[in-house]
Amino acid sequence: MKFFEKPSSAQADRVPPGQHIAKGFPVLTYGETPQITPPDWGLQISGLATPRTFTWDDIMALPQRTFTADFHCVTTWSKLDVTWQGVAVPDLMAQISVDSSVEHVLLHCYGGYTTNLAIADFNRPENFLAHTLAGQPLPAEHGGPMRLVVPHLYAWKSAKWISGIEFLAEEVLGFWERNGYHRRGEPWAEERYSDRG
Ligand SMILES: Nc1nc2c(c(=O)[nH]1)N[C@H]1C(S)=C(S)[C@@H](COP(=O)(O)O)O[C@H]1N2
Ligand SMILES: [Mo]
Repeated sequence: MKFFEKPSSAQADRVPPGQHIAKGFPVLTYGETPQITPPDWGLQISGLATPRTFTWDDIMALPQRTFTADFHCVTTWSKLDVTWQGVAVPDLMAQISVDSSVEHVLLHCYGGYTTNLAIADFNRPENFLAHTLAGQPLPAEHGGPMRLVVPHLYAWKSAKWISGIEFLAEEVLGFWERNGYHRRGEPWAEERYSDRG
């Protein structure tokens, strides 16, 4: 009888310092869960890029891929091998005309949440927009109908109910980053909190 999840040694190598493996898939949301249906959903491109709004059908017309990724919340739980389906960020970026001065993005969400990323942390082949979790339509509490997943950073960067990408030359901090979290959030370096005092 196992009362807690003790990772095997192979799994332990994948759990960053200060993290433990969660049971199930916890939900971590600041505020209310927005209720958005696919026909209501859109992704607005703004800032230093040609403005455009991607509809649900626009995203579905892009290459659909399956991703298996580990998920690390800064509150110390991790979940390994989460299976998602969606669109790789570079496949989306290929559809967007971005100014050469762009260095950062600020991601916007239904409900008002924001989070920031350097463009090099955003436009990576392992990052994706997800609409399916474990073979089922992404539940609203996990960010459905559409969220971002950025596996290599703490999960507060994985914007749920994503509604927009703002392209920027200078860094603009998002919600948690303004409220004491680290501007980058790399779990292996335990970049949990801001060093800005
Ligand atoms: N829009 C939005 N996205 C969000 C959050 C949020 O509160 N609002 N929470 C973040 C945090 S702190 C984490 S750990 C993950 C949690 O995703 P989950 O609820 O699917 O586990 O979503 C991230 N994305
Ligand atoms: Mo989190």
